[in-house]
Amino acid sequence: MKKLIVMVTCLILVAGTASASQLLSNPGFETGDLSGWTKSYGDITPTEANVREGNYAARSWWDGNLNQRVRIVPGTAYALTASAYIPSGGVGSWGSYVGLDWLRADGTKIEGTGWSYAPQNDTRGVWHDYSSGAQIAPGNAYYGAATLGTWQTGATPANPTDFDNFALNGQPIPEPASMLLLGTGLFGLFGLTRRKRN
Ligand SMILES: [Ca+2]
Repeated sequence: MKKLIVMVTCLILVAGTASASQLLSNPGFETGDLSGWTKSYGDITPTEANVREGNYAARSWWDGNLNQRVRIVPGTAYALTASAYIPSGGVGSWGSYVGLDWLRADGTKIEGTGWSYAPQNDTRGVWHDYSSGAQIAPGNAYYGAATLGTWQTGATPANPTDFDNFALNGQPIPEPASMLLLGTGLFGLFGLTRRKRN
């Protein structure tokens, strides 16, 4: 019986390890392009000129949006971390943001939920690291979307913003393969206890 408890504990630990994953692909733009991300609009390019870590970051030149959505488990906690850098100066009415949106299965945003931060009010010329803290995905959420971008109401470009080091940590949607593995393991344990009893 002791052996069984140990084995079940191990299985739970394995399942638990799988639940604390970083879900974004190309989170620090180290592929040297924007693969994994979707550009909704605007002028956003990889840059080597100013990075938080590694060799690349993403630069939103003045007005644009980049996002990456992943499947999530509704009702569980996720946390987004990201870094941003804004040089000093800049004119007009403009700003930047990093955020975590919750989306329905059809891709529409669930308004009034999620997390967003506007870095333009922070000290310029240095990198800042931001974190959403634990955010519970709403019951009707299907995707979580990491977003970054800049906006501008004037006609002339204001400041660019550099973005780097994104991570969305939380429970991944269980893959059929791992479910099968877990199922097989539990089934095996069941067989083991039965054999012992006989
Ligand atoms: Ca990077």
